[in-house]
Amino acid sequence: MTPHSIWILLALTAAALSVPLPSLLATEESDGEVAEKYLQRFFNLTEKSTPSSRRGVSAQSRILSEMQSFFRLKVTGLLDSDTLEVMKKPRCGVPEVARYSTFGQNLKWQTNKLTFRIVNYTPDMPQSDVDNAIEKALQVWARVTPLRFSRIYAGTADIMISFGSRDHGDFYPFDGPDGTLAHAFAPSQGIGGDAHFDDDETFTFRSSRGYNLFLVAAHEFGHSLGLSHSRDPGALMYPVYSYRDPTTFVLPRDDVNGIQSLYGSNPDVSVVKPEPEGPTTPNACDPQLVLDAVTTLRGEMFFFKDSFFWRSSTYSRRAEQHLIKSYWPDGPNNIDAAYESRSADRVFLIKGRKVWSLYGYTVERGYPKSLKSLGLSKSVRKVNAAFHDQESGKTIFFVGDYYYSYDESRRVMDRGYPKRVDEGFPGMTGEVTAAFQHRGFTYIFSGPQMFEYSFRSKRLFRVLRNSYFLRC
Ligand SMILES: [Ca+2]
Ligand SMILES: [Ca+2]
Ligand SMILES: [Ca+2]
Ligand SMILES: [Zn+2]
Ligand SMILES: [Zn+2]
Repeated sequence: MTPHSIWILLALTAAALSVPLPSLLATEESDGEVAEKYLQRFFNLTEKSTPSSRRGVSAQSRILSEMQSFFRLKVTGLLDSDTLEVMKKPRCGVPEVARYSTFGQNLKWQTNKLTFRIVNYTPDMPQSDVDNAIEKALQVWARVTPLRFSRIYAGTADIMISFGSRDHGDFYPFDGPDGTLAHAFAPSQGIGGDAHFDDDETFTFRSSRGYNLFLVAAHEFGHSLGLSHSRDPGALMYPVYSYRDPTTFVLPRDDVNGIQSLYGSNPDVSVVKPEPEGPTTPNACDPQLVLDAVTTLRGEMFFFKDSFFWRSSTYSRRAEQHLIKSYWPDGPNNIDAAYESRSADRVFLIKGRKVWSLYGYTVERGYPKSLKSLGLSKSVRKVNAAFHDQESGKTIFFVGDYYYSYDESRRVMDRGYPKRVDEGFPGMTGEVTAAFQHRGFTYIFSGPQMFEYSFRSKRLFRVLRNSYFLRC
């Protein structure tokens, strides 16, 4: 085939999702070698940085700064430990040379009606599960745009979906198990829009083991529609594969903004939007209850849900339920997180990008403030949960699959964060929904379950139900 300008463009924008090389390889390399390979592969570093070459060193330093900026690290141009830590993280194989979240206006489909065809199947899953995963992944994007997908069973579709291993007919051979999981091509004729999945992976549909085909496909179809990688760690288009529960998956705002910047919003939404349901009073005995947030307040436990909270002391037999507004008329409903700083005698309620400070039963003047006042970056749109660790004086904020550590006395975010939740809380693979400390133990809620940890030793002691403290 004769190279063609379109072809070259596609080659540059081919996207691949990958996971790290075997750690054995990484440990054999010096930090400098790891950094150089990383920058060559993902940030287009072309010059060799021999120590004698001043030009090479400055090029590496400049590109290192670019990489630090992408991952929102402190831009130093130097290989510090924070930067090296990010380089060693599992990630996608696609370069981040593009500075925007889309491949550009010229790399979008010129029609909203697209066809797709599932060319072949993986032996990993029943065919119906592959069909479901693919269709569900396309719907993620259709739900928020005017794009509509129709399946064809023969001939050439805009989006040809296939499974293959090693050499599979393009210039991007797969690499066996792990590494590259899939890749997809930006919108265009021919191979443009097509998505290829590495059949040396084990794909799954309903499980968090292996690679979830729905999640991989939803990410790849973002590329098929014209999105590049996002630097928002919560985005589907973030360069790192991470498992999320497909049953509760909602397309993150960043991806919605990205795709809507290309195609606009879904014109059918106002028509199909159901009537809003009236608010219901949450029931403490509901085994499916998922709390919004939990905190202590002057020795009592407070459990928040919708526009209500329960308060309970260790000695009370039942938790009292109240409207939030009945205690704090200026406080927010439907909060995301809450924690108590005992040294400041304040409780902080977090909702979206705002934080309220409670002093007893009054909302402190000057609030709500932005999350920035807690040291969180602008990119953080929602805090899932928070707790204050008495022993270390740190406040832990859960954001998506990550957590941050804030030093209350120095009023700065600790270096080396965010970290993955399961790093600090082994076994915590689900979404963290609430957190608090009680009698020296740290309780992390995930859905209707509550996990009892030692924060310091990272030990998980027990898995309990909400009702353990929230007596009903
Ligand atoms: Ca195509
Ligand atoms: Ca692979
Ligand atoms: Ca929460
Ligand atoms: Zn990707
Ligand atoms: Zn391919």
